[in-house]
Parts: sequence; C-alpha cells; structure tokens
Amino acid sequence: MKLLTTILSFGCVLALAACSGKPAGDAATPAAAGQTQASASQASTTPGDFGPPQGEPIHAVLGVPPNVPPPINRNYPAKVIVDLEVIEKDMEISEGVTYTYWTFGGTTPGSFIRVRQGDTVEFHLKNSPTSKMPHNIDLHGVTGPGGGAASSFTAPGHESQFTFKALNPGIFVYHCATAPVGMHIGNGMYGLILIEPPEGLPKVDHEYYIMQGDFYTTGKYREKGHQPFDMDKAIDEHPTYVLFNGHEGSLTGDNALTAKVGESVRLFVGNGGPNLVSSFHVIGAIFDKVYYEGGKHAQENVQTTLIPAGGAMMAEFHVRVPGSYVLVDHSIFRAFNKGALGILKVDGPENKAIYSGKEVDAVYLGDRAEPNLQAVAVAAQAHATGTLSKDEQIAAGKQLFTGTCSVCHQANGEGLEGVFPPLAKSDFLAKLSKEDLIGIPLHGHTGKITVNGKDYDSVMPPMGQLTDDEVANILTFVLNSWGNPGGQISKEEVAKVRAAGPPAPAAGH
Ligand code: HEC
Ligand SMILES: [Cu+2]
Repeated sequence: MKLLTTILSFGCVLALAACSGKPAGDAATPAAAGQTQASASQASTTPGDFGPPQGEPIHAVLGVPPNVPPPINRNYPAKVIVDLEVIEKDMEISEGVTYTYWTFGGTTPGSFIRVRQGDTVEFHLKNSPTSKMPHNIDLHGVTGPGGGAASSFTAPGHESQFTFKALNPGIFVYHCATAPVGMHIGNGMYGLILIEPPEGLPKVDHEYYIMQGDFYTTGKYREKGHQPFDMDKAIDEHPTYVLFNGHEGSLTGDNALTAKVGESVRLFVGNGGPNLVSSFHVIGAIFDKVYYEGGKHAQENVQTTLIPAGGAMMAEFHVRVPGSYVLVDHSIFRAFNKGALGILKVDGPENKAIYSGKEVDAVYLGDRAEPNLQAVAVAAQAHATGTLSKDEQIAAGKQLFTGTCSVCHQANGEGLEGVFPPLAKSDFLAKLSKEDLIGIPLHGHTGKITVNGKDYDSVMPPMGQLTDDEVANILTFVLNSWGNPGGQISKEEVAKVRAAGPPAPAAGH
C-alpha cells in the first residue's frame, strides 16, 4: 500500500513534467538514471522524505526492555546506524523453568529502536557465531518488499546490511521472518521501532516498552525444568504462557514499572504474537489517549484496547493515586493462569477524594503479589536433584497456597464460617488418609461434611492445573501450619493419586 503510494507519486511528477501516460513501473526507470535530479524531486513529493541525510552519521541508542531510548530532539534528517545482534540463549520463562529464546539483542522483546521520520537508517544485522539458525528481520516501519527480510537473511557468524528511509511516523513491530516464521516469532524474535514525527512526541515523565507474546512449551504452565518449543500446540494456538516482555515476572516484584503520583506515563505496547490478539488493560487506570494500531489518531478515555498480533499502540495516562496498577491481557485467564500480568507501582500521597485508598493487591493477584516465587523455584530445583527438604517444601507451599487456596480458605487457614471450612486445626483434615487428602486439590470436594463441629455442604473446584510437586508442597505446608498434625507429602505420592483418577461418581459416602 505504502509502496504503491510512492510509485504513484513518482508517476505524478513525471506526468507534470512530461505529460507521460506511461505506467508507474516504467516511470521509475528514468528517475533511477538521473540520480541527483531524481532524489531532489523525490524529496519534495514523497511524504515523509525530508531530503538526503545531513550531518555526521549517528549510532542509534537502543533500549533494553522495559526501557525506551531518549527522545530524538533533532530538527533535520540524519543517517542513523542501527547495530543489532541476534543471540540464541537459554533464559528463565518462569521461576525454575528455562526456555531457549531466539533474540534481537539478547532480550525478548528485542532492543527498542528509535529514529525520526525522514531519517535514513543503515541497518546492520549480525547473527552471533554461537547461533544454530539463520535469521533475518522484517520491520513494519520499512517501505519495501519484506520490510527488509530478503536483504537481511543472515547465517550464524555473518552480518547483513540494508538501508531504508523511515517515511511513516508511528510505533511499529519488527520480527524475524525466517522459515518456519511462526517458530522464530514464538521463540521471542520481535521488538518495536518508533519513528518519531519531526516535531517529536509530547513530553512525559516516563516512557516504558512492553510487548506481549504467546509461548508454547511441551510441559504444562510452570512445569519445572527446561521446556522445549511445542510445534503442535503452536499450530493449534494453545499457548502454555502468555507473557509481557517474554518472562513471567519481568514486570512484577522488583521488576515492576514505577511512577509517582501526578506523573504522566507513556506506554509503547506491542504484540509479537505469534497467534493471539491482546486486550490490553491497566486495572485501575484509564488511558487519556490511545494511539490505536500505532497510528496517528488518538482515541480518548480508553479502558481496554485491542493490539493485533504484529501490531502496536501507544497509550498515555496520568497516575493520580498511589498503589499497584496491574497490567493485563483482559482475556483474563491469560493474566492469572498463563502469566500475562505486570505491575505499575505508584508511590506518593493518597488522594482520598479520588480514591479511598484500600489496596486490592492480594484479592486480585494471589501469589503474583509476592515479590517473586523464589522459594518455589528453589524447591523445584531441589526436587530435581533429589535433595528437597521438608522446610523447602513448606516455604514453596506457603507461596503457592497464597495464590491458589487462600482466596477461599483465607491466608490464616481459618476459612469463612458456613462457606469455606477451616484448614487450621481441622479435625476433618486430621482424620483423612494421605490419598484422600491429596485427592481434594486434585479432584475437588463436594457433599456434606462437618469440620470442627460446623456443617458445610458446598463445592470445592478441582485444581488440576497444579503440578504434582506444587500439590505436594501446598499440602506439606498445610499439614505443618496452624496447629495441624504435621507430616510430609511427596510428588511421587501425588502422581500416584493423579494416575488413579477421581473416585467413582455417586459412590454415596
Ligand atoms: C473456590 C474456593 C476454594 C478453593 C480455592 C480451595 N478450596 Fe478447599 N474447600 C472449599 C470448600 C467449599 C470446601 C468444602 C467442600 C464441601 O462442602 O464438600 C473445601 C474443603 C477443603 C478441605 C477439606 C475440609 C477441611 O476444612 O479440612 C481441604 C483439606 C481443602 N479444602 C484444601 C484446599 C487446598 C489445599 C486448596 C488449595 C490447593 C483449596 N482447598 C482451595 C473451597 C475451596
Ligand atoms: Cu529468526
């Protein structure tokens, strides 16, 4: 489309000059022959072309997510050199879970590139000698076939170079486009390039860089150890993880984004896909402006905005009240069960006239409100080496309990009278066999029971999403807390109960 516009405007110039009725394809030939002449007339007629680059070439400063390079502050078109290296490396996708990422610049998402409309960008793509795969780059901000892909195909240990003029301002996705394309994107090969309008963007206090991506691993969500890419799940569009900035926890705990009350924030949010569309929302904030689809127009007062796979947007808002604002994909199971969650932590004085000020963290976030799940990872690692101690299990189980069980049974295990039975000093629990106890989180529980002299007749849903070691750790924590009888449950014992399947229905006990 953009290419077509460019060709048509060429044709138009020639029509004025020579009244040529030739098709646009032919018209480009004389223009190419008379180089200097052509570039002068091209400069005046191709929108976004402000003429040849001026001054010394500039080496682009790249942003490491969630950081954005500083504003351009330049009033002339320049030649900008971008150096980007593809690196394949193992990183944690979740605590205790590793994944082999393919990256632009060593991070997923890749380095943030920032140039000015009209700049001539000389792009150098290196592929590390340690890589196993060839890679290339398709920048959606490039006018030209493949967005640079064909010119940048690069074998391990090689470098490619191509040049483009940044004609259209906006926030654009870039990604690898080497076959199998879905796998290269699925392994984390995407990032953003901002092409600033000549006058720059309005000044704000904070700019942050976020990209959503869906990941497909052979193991389940949070299943520990190294997890390979699962092509079948990817083709079926059944992600194991949906993440901001490539890793669970990359925007929570110590990694949370920050701002102060009264400040303005601009988010550049892209969606690498490869498959899912994002319903991007910040819990507790309303965007003053959303430059939807990364384009020129802004919608105002937006709650949730759609970001297509391979698309991006820019959102601006003010933070007026302190607390934790939760960034989610509002396809909400992705946020709470697949990892698509980040936090913007706002410090400063309360403003009770705007909001009364009660924190909602724990209610919304469960174990994600914890700074991190390190105890869980330690337990998982110890499990793998066969050295797991009871104390490590209890520590891991405590954090998992917060996220999974405490919504109903409460953090102190006391439950809610008449609704959720207590786990603290529960006489019912104390009498259960190991198998029956393990069966409760695995299969849920229904029917009339009496706990500590009170009757309950309700439904506890099965928690089949928990892995064997998670169930083992939670139950070991419960058994050793709040005056319960103690004991230890291993993941092997949980695996056995899981394999046996749920108890026969309508057994009528
Ligand atoms: C959605 C609410 C909910 C969640 C979450 C939940 N439970 Fe329950 N749980 C219940 C209800 C309701 C009952 C009683 C069911 C009945 O009446 O048969 C129950 C019963 C139990 C019991 C037996 C009764 C007792 O008090 O000793 C145990 C043990 C138990 N839950 C453990 C857990 C554990 C461990 C988790 C986390 C993995 C968990 N529950 C998560 C609602 C929940
Ligand atoms: Cu690639």
